[in-house]
Amino acid sequence: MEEVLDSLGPVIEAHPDYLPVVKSIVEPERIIQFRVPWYDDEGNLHVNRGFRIQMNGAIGPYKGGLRFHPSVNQSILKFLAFEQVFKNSLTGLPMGGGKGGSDFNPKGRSDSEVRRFCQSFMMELWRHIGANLDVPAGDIGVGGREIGFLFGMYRKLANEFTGVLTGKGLSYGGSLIRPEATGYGTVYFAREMLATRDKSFEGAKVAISGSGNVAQFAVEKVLDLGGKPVTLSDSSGFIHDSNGIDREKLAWVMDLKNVRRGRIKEYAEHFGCDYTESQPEPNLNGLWGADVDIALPCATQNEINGEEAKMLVDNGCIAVAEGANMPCTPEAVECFHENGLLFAPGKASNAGGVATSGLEMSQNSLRLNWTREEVDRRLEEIMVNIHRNAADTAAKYGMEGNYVAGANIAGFLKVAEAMEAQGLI
Ligand code: NDP
Ligand code: 2IT
Repeated sequence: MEEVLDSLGPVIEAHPDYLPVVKSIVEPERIIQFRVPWYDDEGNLHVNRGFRIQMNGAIGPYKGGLRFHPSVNQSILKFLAFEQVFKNSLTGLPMGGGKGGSDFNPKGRSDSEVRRFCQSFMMELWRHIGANLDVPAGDIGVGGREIGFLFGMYRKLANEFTGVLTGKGLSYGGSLIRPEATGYGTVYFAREMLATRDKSFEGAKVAISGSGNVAQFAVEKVLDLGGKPVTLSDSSGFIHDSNGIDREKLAWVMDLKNVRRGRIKEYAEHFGCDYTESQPEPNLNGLWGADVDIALPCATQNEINGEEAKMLVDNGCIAVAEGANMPCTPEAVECFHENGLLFAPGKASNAGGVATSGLEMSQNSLRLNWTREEVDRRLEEIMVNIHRNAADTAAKYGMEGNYVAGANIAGFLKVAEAMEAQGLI
């Protein structure tokens, strides 16, 4: 919250009437917490905690992902939901902010166990969500498989077929390009940022962390734009492939992660490159020591601290765009700003995922499916607009080049106006 509130000083000076909005906006409209009992394949009972934070519904139905990861708790989901409010506002689409999930760990669980967990999770969540009320999607640990199980159970319980979740499979209301959208969008945003300094991805060495949904499609778009991705990671360690991760290697990673559900270490064994085991905490350290021009952190929060940021700066990195939600600590962001790097905060640069979820909602309402080209064109246009809006807003408030301030202020203004107009401060 500090990260956002620090940016709002000039706005409150210009609009003192928005001060009560600031007081209100930090408090979720509603928090739902529930028990999720499920049985493993051996018949043992497990009980997890489920959450949905309905943070702000002033500009549209609550919208945001579900995260299944052992680290999930109410505090983490509140920060993610708060970010989501500003991000969704920036997309220009009518979506409020929310986030949810569970401390369930899907790693090592069979498809049947994951299905039973998802069904039990939805057994409670279904009464709190709806296509015009709250529309969850995926996040860490929640991909196409989980959304399918969740949607199936919702449909059974609610006895209706609506666009209540996004990230659905193509055969039951999903949108083309939604899987690609967050990674592609992050790279589109970075491309726009680089262009302000007459730079591009062409020939650039790029460090990418994570190896899940966002990371995979960031690699793909970097390759499309002529860049050379050289790193990937998971929670066990990271690989550094100085020959570059090409399309063939990327296809192998997609099979490893999405089908075989294996570890990134196997990449190093298969293709013969460096692999470094994670230290216990912070768990990605080392990766940011890579000699690269551009960094795209796409795994999780707090993966680049002040020291790691300094390593990137010392190696001549010129741009950092967050694919994950808040992967850079405040010290890291300060270091990038002090050293004149281009820095894109996730609420701007990773907004392509939720924006394309918004496009999926539109298609569901219209009962139409747009082509791949159509959705990608709209995604690209939205990312170009977010970049322009953040840059112009920062300049207007005297903070030229500061995308953090620009994104926070632009995201805030729309929500604040709606909250004030509705008398719901
Ligand atoms: P996935 O579950 O597909 O992938 C997550 C990746 O990050 C995996 O490689 C995972 O490794 C790694 N990771 C997760 N937690 C940790 C950790 N604590 N330490 C080290 N590595 C970790 O998730 P997504 O790719 O969907 O999400 C990645 C980030 O992007 C998150 O911050 C998410 O909030 C954000 N995001 C996602 C969007 C989406 O549309 N999916 C949209 C906008 C933002 P392992 O498999 O070992 O856990
Ligand atoms: O953090 C995010 O923006 C997401 N996980 C995607 C949310 C969505 O509703 O598509």
